[in-house]
Amino acid sequence: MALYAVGDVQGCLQPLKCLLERVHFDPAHDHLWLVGDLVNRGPQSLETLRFLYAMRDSMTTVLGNHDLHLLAIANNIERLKKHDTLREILEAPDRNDLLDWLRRQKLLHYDAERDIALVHAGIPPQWTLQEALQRAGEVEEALRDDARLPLFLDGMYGNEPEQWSEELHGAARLRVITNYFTRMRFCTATGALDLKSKEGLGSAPSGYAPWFSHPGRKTRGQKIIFGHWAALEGNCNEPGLHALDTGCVWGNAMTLLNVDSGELHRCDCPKKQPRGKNAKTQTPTAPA
Ligand SMILES: [Mn+2]
Repeated sequence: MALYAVGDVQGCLQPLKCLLERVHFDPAHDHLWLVGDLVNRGPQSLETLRFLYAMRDSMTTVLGNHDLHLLAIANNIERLKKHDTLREILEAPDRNDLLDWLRRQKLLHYDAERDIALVHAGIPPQWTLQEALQRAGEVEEALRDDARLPLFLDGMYGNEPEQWSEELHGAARLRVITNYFTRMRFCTATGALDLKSKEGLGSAPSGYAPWFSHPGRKTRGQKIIFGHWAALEGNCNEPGLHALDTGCVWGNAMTLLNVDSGELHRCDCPKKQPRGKNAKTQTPTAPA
């Protein structure tokens, strides 16, 4: 059995199929990890969800900010935004099967045998892996609970509190946990978030750094696979870390990692048409 991990798909089904064909992926024997953001912005969000749902026994995904956004819209907590490409899912006859499955996925997955973690955005520097798993579990529990789901989704949006504290409870506690796992790029050494900057490593505001580069990060040395940050272009220069979002939805490429051999595969993605009449260039900034 081979284990592969793929970067943010965001409804780009053709490059995903290209990669699986490239490595002769066999659902009967192989397993695929996905870093989340399965849907939105790309051309085939519904078909992507159906494709993954059909192979659900051969894959493991964590949830990204776009997946949670879809769940919020489907539960009438949020409205479709201008650039969302999620309507076809909402109108699909099989939407309930797809969305019920989606909400049962994790925020953080840990493979003890391989000692590797899988997460959409990252793990904040002040948390050990054990603490991170426990706190991800708090959100996963709320997502699975029919009675708590709408309240969680309603309280999910917002950039505050900017930092974790043991004393947080209720919606604010789940919000900062969710922001760490699904939206984080830059933070301070103690985990205060800056959720506005989306560019590459050099664009950190003063006092902030990429979540993974703080010298005192408690998960230093831990193998972690993550996505979300297209501007890294797959380079984070940290031992054990794999940044897999290579900006497919922005017209760059989708990346597949053979987790055990470290071998990387890429399939090109269709060039994105500029949006709007004044858009001359497509800035590769993933939505927060
Ligand atoms: Mn994302």
